[in-house]
Amino acid sequence: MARKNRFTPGILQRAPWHVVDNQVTPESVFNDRRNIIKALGLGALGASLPGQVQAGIFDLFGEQKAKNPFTTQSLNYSTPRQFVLPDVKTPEDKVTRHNNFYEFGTGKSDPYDNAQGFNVDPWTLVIDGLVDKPITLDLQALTKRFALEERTYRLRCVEAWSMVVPWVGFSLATLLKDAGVKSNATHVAFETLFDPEQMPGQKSRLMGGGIHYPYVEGLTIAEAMNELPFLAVGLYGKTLPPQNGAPIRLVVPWKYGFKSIKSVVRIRVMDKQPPTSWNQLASNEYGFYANVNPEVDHPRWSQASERSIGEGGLFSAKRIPTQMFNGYGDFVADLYKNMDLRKFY
Ligand SMILES: Nc1nc2c(c(=O)[nH]1)N[C@H]1C(S)=C(S)[C@@H](COP(=O)(O)O)O[C@H]1N2
Ligand SMILES: [Mo]
Repeated sequence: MARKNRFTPGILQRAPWHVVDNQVTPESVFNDRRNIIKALGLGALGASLPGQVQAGIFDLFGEQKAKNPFTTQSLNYSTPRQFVLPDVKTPEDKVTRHNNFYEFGTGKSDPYDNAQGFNVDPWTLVIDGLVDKPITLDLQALTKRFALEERTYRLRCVEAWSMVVPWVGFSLATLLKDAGVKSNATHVAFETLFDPEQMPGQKSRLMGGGIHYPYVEGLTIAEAMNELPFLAVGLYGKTLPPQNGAPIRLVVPWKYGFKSIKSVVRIRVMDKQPPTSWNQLASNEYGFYANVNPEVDHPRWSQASERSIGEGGLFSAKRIPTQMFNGYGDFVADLYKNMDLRKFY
């Protein structure tokens, strides 16, 4: 968006940070706040109170920010050379403050702002369906059962921005092999926690971006058994913060970011293609496969290039060309050998 349009002309020229805050907050939520302040009889005075005081008022509704940031722990892991990227890593504070996690709101800073109080203990991740031995992992087991490794992956959002993130975790294939995938399996389904008390976006259609919760995703069995899909339990050497999908999330680096489902509670091996959240919402825009492909545009924007978050300044992020399969063709191109990628987008 053009910089000259960022400031509303008028009698009251607001400070730039005020406008920025307004812009990253979805309209609906912003209006809710004002209406609540009005209802409290605070009127214009309430609306002009400093942000922290406003946040305090919202604590009355159990809706706003936790006082203390979520705490993370350092992890032990190896760093296989195969998954070290030459790319410049996106700074940690960008990775943890520019997020898509609609369960906590649709604005890019909403997940950071609204998820700090997220409670992941206790947690249960169930791996079941067409497997020989279903597995249940509790919070401890997520970081203890498998040897952890660090993998730096490119993350390409369908909205045409990207990051380079050093994740810590283990491969999905390792977990599935442990469970023993039955021979009639064709797909793997994933499901995010459903907990509207903790995830305000699951309570309100507007705040949750219209998604039908719980957020669900899926892969074919061949994709899932490829060595790239990663179950991340950390980033930058520490356990995941909630806005990035604590305590465990999938990372599928050759697909658009919406496939990389966060805060996973169930992985189910199936014999049919499972429904997936963005495809359910708008199937003409978001397919099941969602492979990064600079030649197949999204109906409303080009996928030929991307804005690299963290490279360049706030208003001048660097634009770089998008690579086929996000640069992971050597690992995955074979999976799609005989497939029309325009049809199966
Ligand atoms: N449960 C859940 N998982 C999700 C999302 C979401 O809204 N809910 N957003 C997806 C999208 S669109 C992207 S681009 C990535 C962003 O991951 P990040 O915030 O860690 O960069 O998470 C994906 N996983
Ligand atoms: Mo995304």
